[in-house]
Amino acid sequence: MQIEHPDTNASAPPTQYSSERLDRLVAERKTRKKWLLIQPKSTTSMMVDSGTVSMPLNLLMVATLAAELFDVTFIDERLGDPIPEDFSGYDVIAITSRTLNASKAYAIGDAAKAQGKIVILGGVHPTMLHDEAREHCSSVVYGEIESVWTELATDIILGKMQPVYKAESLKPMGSMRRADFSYALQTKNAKKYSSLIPILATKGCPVGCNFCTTPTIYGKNYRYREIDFVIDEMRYHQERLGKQKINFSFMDDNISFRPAYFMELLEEMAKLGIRWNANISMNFLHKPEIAELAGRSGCDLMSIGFESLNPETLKSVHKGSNRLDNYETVVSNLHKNGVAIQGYFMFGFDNDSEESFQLTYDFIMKNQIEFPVFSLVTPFPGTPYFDEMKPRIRHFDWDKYDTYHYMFEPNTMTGEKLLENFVKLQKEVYKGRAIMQRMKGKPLNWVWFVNYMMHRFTKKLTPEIYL
Ligand code: B12
Ligand code: SF4
Repeated sequence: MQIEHPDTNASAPPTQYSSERLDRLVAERKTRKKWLLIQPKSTTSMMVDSGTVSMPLNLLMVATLAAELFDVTFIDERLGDPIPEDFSGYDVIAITSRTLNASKAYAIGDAAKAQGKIVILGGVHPTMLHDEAREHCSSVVYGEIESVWTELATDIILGKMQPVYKAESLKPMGSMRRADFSYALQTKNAKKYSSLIPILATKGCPVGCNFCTTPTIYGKNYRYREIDFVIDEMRYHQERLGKQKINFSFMDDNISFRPAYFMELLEEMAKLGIRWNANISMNFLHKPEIAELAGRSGCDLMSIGFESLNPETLKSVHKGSNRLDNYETVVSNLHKNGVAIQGYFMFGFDNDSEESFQLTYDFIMKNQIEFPVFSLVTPFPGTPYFDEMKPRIRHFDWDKYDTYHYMFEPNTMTGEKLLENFVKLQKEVYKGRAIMQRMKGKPLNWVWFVNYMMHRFTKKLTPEIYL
């Protein structure tokens, strides 16, 4: 089915898509369409979209690609950039959305659609719930824009939009461009962006946890960029900023899934004198040589999903990468090499008991986890876990899908007990004394500051906040 867009003079129907045809169409048109790209701010109260925020690599990738053929304006509402009420200066309104800001994205989409604009929704939430998202836009982009770009751009030029753009196959990452940061940096509020430079080496994660959206969107697929491309991009930023020691933050789902690639990449990064952090699954981290290389290549923080200390829970969510027997080895290997750990722990699983909180506290304190992060299990739409839990989920208010809201009552305790223990654990772990114990002997850097901020934040927590 094709949706004809009223404000365009479409010629031939887009029966065929090719880059040659796209080039021809671009050359034929005298004016370039104007795109407004929007990163909406969620309404969550939980420090997710406030203060310093990370540069949205997803929307920057969209901007970089779109700017080759169209004029692009970039708005990040999290920085305080206002969303215009009047969209008359633009032809295409393209909005990125996760679940926690979906209602905001939809409201913007509705307003732009009412003004006759082409509205495109992309990102995890519209991908997972494209039928819902379609109500608020002209087209949904399923997954990454790069793999549907020729079709999407052709249709925009012709003004004949399809409801969903979904690639038949994913493009190799080698063909993906380096994100142009100028779109984000030119906004007057850019100083609210974190100084960490987002970068991408790999995409996908075949581990297959049932609560994660990545395996649903990208399947068992794991792609990576050529190492030279990643290193060149790092050098480019060193030159752009005029200094060697800059901090990169990998946006990869799981950068270490192919250890041979990962180790070669780190060997090359070790020559650059940079600092970096990344999300990582535990698969190979028990091997001392990986931790040694991570430290040597400048890793100052690894974000690891420990998720739970209960083997039944790990099994039930298909977290095959986590072996409880390895937890302490992984931590000590990284610590020996000067790498701090941001440890993610989830609560609210059916197998959790009141004892789980004490077990987690003991593990964190004994192993001096520098930056523990606690969330409530959140079944995200589109995942196998969502389908399984749907009959028990308390609400479908997307604004509360920030992993900090109570979603369902676990089998083993009341919701009240869950939240009471959840709050208590956070307060305990971030008490002054506990911070000193966890951070004893650690270098005086930003991780201390994070702990100070968490100390202030957790002091104010009450169970009601999570309802
Ligand atoms: C790195 C990361 C983070 C980083 C950086 C986030 C950031 N500013 O971008 C940090 C650690 C800060 C973070 C925080 C959070 N995250 Co996070 N994060 C990720 C991760 C691993 C990668 C995101 C990324 O940048 N990938 C690289 C970019 C280039 O790819 P991309 O995002 O897929 O974008 C492509 C396409 O989606 C598409 N696209 C995207 N937008 C648009 C828009 C248009 C118009 C078009 C056409 C196309 C398009 O094209 C893009 C380019 O290829 C994802 C997993 C994933 N694969 O999505 C989880 C993920 C997005 N995070 C998730 C969650 C839950 C969170 C938090 C709520 C956690 C928390 N409690 O703090 C917060 C929310 C932050 C926020 N305000 O959105 C969930 C979201 C689930 C959902 N349904 O919403 C994910 C999907 C992981 C999961 N559990 O499945 N996250
Ligand atoms: S290891 Fe992480 S990225 Fe991979 S499937 Fe599990 S939660 Fe998702």
